[in-house]
Amino acid sequence: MRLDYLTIFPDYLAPLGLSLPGKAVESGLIDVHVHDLREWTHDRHRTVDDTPYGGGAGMVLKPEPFGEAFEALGVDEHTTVVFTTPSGEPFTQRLAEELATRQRLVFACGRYEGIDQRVIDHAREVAEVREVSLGDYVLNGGEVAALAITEAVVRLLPGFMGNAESLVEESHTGGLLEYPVYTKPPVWDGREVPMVLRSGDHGLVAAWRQEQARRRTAERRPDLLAPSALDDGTPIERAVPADAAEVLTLQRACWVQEALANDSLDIPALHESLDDVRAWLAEWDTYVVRRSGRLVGAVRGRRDGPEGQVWDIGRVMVAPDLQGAGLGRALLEHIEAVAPAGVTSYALFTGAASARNHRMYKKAGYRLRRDLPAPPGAVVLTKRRR
Ligand code: JD8
Repeated sequence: MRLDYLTIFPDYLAPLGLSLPGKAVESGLIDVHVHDLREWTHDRHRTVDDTPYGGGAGMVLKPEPFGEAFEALGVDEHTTVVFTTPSGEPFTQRLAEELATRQRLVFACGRYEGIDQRVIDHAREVAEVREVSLGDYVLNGGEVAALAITEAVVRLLPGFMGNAESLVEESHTGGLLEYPVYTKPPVWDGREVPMVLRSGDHGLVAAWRQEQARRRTAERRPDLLAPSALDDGTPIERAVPADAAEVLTLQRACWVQEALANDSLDIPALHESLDDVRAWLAEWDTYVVRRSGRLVGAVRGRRDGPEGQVWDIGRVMVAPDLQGAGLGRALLEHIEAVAPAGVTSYALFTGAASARNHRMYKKAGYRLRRDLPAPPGAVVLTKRRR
């Protein structure tokens, strides 16, 4: 695999020569080239950035050096250009496995406020382009992400890992978090290594490790345990800010039905603006379902109660033309499944006269709680977590 890096801070990528990739370079498994973007500037100051059109703080990386770099590096249909950016698709092990199948990766590392958008649009015309984010936090540039993605991809290349078994074993975690590991001494700081690991009984060890991995995942990442798709394989995805407009549209459609069922327009969800939806999308864990690109279902959850032991569920939405096919029930099961550790009960409210909703919630094990305060015209239903 050939890997090229375009950056205005080439020294930031020095680690490429140090850790893992070092050995792979020697073995010819990977061919790494780091390029200073200023190589493709022609003015005395080797200018790579300029002020943003439309105003605003900071600077933007100019398109010309990237265009010339792509030309010089022969970027073509056999190349995958990776733009590391906070607005990219989340980097996952699945994406790492996909990128590891490519012959050539070119990392375009941004800085300042980012790269002129025309660079991405241009690249899409000549090569495969992936805009990838390392995670929902802000870095100062794309180099760190390029390094992390490189390590995750290169270690998957056949012949790279000294002991392939560990890759095999690793891939058998079935999406669970890693189990705790121990080595000598058997006692340290007054703490003993679990006896089962010193039993020599591989079956017992494997069972203990599986249970530890499952328990740790349930505690720390219940979202990894939750079904990530409907029975027909339609994925249930974490909502992103860009979903706000479609969520608003679906919400309006669903709450018009609620208004008709409850003979009242005095329902907050019906009056929310796009900014209101954007605000709560940032606050609640929200999941959406799309069919052929159309957003057809959504649900949200967040912690509540003095110790966060209550999982507030809300905005269970199903496109009117798709209701009655179990999508609402599936969204409810999903939002329950992703409730974090420490949650002991679920709570939600719906229109007092929303008979159809009442039937679905009761069928799902919820019970009406007239003893609990509810918004005007609504009732609360709760369910203990098993
Ligand atoms: C590329 C410029 C900085 C970002 C203004 C701060 C990835 N997971 C991630 N977080 N941040 C990045 C990232 C940040 C970058 C660039 C990637 C280029 N910046 C900008 C927008 C707000 N400054 C990233 N992958």
